[in-house]
Amino acid sequence: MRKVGSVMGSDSDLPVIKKTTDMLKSFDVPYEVHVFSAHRTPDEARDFARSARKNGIAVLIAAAGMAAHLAGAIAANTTLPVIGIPCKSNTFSGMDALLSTVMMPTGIPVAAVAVDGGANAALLALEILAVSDDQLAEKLQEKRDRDAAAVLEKDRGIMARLED
Ligand code: RP5
Repeated sequence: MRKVGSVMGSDSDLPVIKKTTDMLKSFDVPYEVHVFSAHRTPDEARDFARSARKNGIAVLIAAAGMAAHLAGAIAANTTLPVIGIPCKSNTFSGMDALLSTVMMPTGIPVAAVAVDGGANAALLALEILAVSDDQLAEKLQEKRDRDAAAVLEKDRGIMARLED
């Protein structure tokens, strides 16, 4: 199976990417993770994106905070799908990264998930892989069913909790 390639702008983004890798692991999907910055190591970020397809990667995930140009810089150097995760910073609570990630010029798309949305980035990557993988699509549906059952279980108990 082809891999999901994840890259973060700094190891301070690790807690966000950990949510991504935990989700990928739970689906037994192979992945690799790197630290490359659009600003601090632009050459390495570009080389990683340019060689991703031939290195067996099918989908890329890029997590960055502040002036979060990483996902866009990766997308500029590959035609693989790129998912951007804007990471929260102290100054603007992630709004800075959200806008930097989502406001891509026409021609170079980045699919942005929520601020710090590491788990959803993984799920979106899995959904892309599942377009041509029926077994993975089935596993994704099973997760949806489990998640729905958990909500309905809470619904059944909610009145009792209010009476405690
Ligand atoms: C971005 O700047 C990184 O993605 C990180 O979210 C933010 C801060 O980086 P550090 O100063 O913690 O290395 O490039």
